[in-house]
Amino acid sequence: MVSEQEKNHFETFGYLLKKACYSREEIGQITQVFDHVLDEDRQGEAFAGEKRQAVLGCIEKHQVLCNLVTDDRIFDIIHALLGDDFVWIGSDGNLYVGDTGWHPDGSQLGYARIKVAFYLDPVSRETGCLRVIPGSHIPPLHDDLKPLGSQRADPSVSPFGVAPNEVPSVPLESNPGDMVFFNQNLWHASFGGRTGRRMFTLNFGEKPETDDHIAYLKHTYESNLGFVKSMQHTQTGRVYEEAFLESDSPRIKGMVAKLLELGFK
Ligand SMILES: O=C(O)CCC(=O)C(=O)O
Repeated sequence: MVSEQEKNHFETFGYLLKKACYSREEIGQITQVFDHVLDEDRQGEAFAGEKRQAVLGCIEKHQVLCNLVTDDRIFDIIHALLGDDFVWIGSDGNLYVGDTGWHPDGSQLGYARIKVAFYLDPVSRETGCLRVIPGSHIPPLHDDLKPLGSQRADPSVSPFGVAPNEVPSVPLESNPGDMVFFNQNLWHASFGGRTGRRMFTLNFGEKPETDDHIAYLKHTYESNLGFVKSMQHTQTGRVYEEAFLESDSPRIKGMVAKLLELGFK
């Protein structure tokens, strides 16, 4: 499922673009369910397109999306990259508005986490594909890029003398059915996407073995709870769906056991 070269690519550059993993029929069904989950969150309201809509626990809300977590096409790759006993961190479903400025999802360099992104519309360099800065998940480049954080807050700030969309990077142009795997410490962004650009993610962490790893998981859980309150229309007060945490699937049981032990809901 993942070759030695792909593993080297992921470890060195911090990302992997897997093309045409899902057939047209499969992605059609996935897209239909995704639209339904996001519509449900809006409780019948049309998408206003003024700000991003994000639904945490997105894939847990429907069996078709839930099946992705245990699907060999994802599970085996995550297993090959993160090793045994990796954990579920969560998922989100998004309708984006505007550009996403440069950022890493975190700077937890001692704890490996992977995001799997599905873009449900064709996206190119100029129309909102994910752009990544290869190797930026590792110091010193990871830290050297920190001035880009101020550019995200104010795009007129130009720490490297180039506009946000001219920062040297690789555009991961994709079609529905492709998957992007990336290390969450990697600097990434996107520019020029249409209002309502559809995308969802699945997030996994390596087996937590130190106090720092556990602290990271707790911190992420707390901030995701805050995220539910600020971004979701439906207020569940939970990050994870109960049925997901209580799944009979041995694969899901394996990846949520630690979350249950930590009292996450
Ligand atoms: O597609 C995008 O606009 C950016 C996605 C992103 O930043 C993320 O999922 O962390």
